[in-house]
Amino acid sequence: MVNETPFERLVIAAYRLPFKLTKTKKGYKAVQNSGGLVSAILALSENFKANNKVLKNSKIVWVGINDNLAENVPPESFENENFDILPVTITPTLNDLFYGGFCNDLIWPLFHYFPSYSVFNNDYYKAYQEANSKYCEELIKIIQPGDFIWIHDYQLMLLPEMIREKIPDATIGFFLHIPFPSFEIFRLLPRRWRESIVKGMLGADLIGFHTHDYTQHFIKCVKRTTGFEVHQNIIYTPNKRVKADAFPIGIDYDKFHDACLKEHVLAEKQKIKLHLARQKLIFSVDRLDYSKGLLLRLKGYETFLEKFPSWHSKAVFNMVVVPSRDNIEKYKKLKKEIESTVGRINGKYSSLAWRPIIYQYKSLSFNELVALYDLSDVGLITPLRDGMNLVAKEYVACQIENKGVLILSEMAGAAAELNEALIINPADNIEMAEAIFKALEMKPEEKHTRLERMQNRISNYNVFTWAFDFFNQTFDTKKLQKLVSVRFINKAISSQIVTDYRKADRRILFLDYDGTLVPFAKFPELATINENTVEIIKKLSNDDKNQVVIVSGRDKKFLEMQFAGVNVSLVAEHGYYIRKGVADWEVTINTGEQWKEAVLPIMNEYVSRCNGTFIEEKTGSIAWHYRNADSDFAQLRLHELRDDLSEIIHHKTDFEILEGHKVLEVKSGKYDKGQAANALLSNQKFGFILAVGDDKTDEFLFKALPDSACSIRVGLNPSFARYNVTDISVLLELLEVLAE
Ligand code: GDG
Repeated sequence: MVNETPFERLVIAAYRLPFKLTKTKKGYKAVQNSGGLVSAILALSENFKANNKVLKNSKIVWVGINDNLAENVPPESFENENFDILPVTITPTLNDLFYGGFCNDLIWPLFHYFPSYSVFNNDYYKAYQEANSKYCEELIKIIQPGDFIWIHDYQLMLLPEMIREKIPDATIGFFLHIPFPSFEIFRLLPRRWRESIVKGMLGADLIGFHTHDYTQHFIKCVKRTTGFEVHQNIIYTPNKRVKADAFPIGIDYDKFHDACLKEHVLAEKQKIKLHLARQKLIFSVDRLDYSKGLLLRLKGYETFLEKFPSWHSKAVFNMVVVPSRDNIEKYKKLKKEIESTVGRINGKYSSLAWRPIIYQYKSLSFNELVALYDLSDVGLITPLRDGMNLVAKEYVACQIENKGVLILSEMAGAAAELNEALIINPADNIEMAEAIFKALEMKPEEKHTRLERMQNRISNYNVFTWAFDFFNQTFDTKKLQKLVSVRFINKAISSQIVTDYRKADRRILFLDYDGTLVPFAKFPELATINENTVEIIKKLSNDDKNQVVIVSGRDKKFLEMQFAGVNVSLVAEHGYYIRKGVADWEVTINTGEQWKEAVLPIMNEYVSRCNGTFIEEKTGSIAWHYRNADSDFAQLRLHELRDDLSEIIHHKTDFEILEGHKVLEVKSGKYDKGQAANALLSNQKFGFILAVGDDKTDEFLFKALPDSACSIRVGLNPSFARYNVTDISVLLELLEVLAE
């Protein structure tokens, strides 16, 4: 079932084009590339053609490099019935550093949990940036309104942000086909690289992964790398909300399922049966790669032969390894080791009539592949790490004539969906051997039950459902962005504010400090105001019509230092102290300090229990700051601290727990920023009231002001303020205009 798409044209950006060009006497001939992504998009393109109502332009645009980098391929060679092709041209040297280097010598091993195989090289990183910007250059030449730009995989992680910079409104989805590792692995990347990768991906509107685990790993890395807030998979970047979610890639189920009964496949099956002599068939097919667990699979099979001699001569393992990257030393070595291990096992167990392993180093035709899937009694798919693994799903789809059993590694993304398979740890040779035995001995009813459930699931969430789910969620994210952006100050609103300001004879401006005038720093004392901002405040406060009030949670001393010589009123400690102009400080309420004896020891305990947190003690309040701690761990401790403190203060009805930006504070509830503002307004008439702030403590201020006030919250959070601005710089620009 295909939905209508909410866009007009699909533009795919992936490392390589979907076909290889081979030189013939008549020119170049295109041969489709094997691989998960190409299989998926090709199925989608065939589906688009069959349902040409779906898109206004049913041809998918595909942007990628062609493998014949050193040759001068004539443009007409790229003409293709399925795609409008846009080749990206990079030099072979750049490609070696970018693709061979950064992508395959660093990201591939690292993201597949082989850090010792990872090569860290500054030239690789530079090439990665350069190559990503080449893709960006090509893309921006052709992008039109109504396009959906779908960027794929680890080769192009910087591209979403690059496009966003050039075309801020673009609709961009990013999908990662390989695992996203845990922060402990990701942090092995140099800080600069990991920051640019995370920010690069966050240029998209929607970021998709195969599994919930990878999504959570990414979110954790976002929090640790950028400090952005994340609520229910929505990342609050300074400019927009970005969603990260799991979209387990599917297969074109019907294509595989139905192929099993097609004439050519039936003929292939006949050929295979002739060779099998009633032996049970165990089958695997993978690209040559260390992540696929090929040597450990052979070890598991050898253990099976050792432990279950009754199966000698009755079962045979057909291991197909598809040539890949075998010009690289590591892969060459792996191939040699596989071949010598196969030789050793066959040498040890073969008889005149039986060879336990049939090893093939080649790629199979589609018909051969489907025939082998269908005829085999066991699909032995045991990668050490795999983003998804489409072979496992294809195997399940092809169980028609001979119902088989899937043995699947728990390290494959597919294991999250195919839990009726025999799930094993690929490094545990005994578990693998026992699973092979169990699969071969399994009763038909059990095989049927297991298969039926898996077939139902993967036929429902197939490659089309996957793609459309991704498209729809991207557009839902776009809608969400629009919903919150209506409150953003645009040009029209900003000129209205300026007009209202200029018209007024008396004005009062309430300005919060941290997160509003000054960005957060690692420690509060480091967040000092810069000269430009002071100049703006000076200009505003020197205007006779203006009264400028700094409304902060900071203590008196700090504010006095930051605003020395500036003609402003100060509200310190959320309104505990007020200083009107040059007058002395007034205390709004004296809570004494005795209450602190109960609160301080508890907060101190939480400083020891959560690394990176610290206490700020003020006259009227105590604050626990957790901005420098691991955000998930701090959230856990925050809940506990809130509970512990509530118990202490619940009988002190006049005390409250206040939550600001990565800070929890205990203070008396008898004063707040709103009440302080009211004290300053004190029934005077102002023609223009401005209030700006960035966190929950400023909401008291926004709520206390009359409806006519112009209130602005910095950041994307919903607020009582009338407007939001994305960040401090936008606010300072507005203040500067007012000050002129
Ligand atoms: C990445 C991730 C993720 C393989 N050999 C032959 C052949 N194939 C086809 C299979 C299947 C595809 O290639 C392999 O897909 P995988 O999922 O196993 O892996 P990768 O392509 O390396 O790709 C992976 C995938 O992206 C999708 O997101 O699952 O985890 O690493 O479709 O059928 N096809 C033919 N002959 C072969 O010899 N005809």
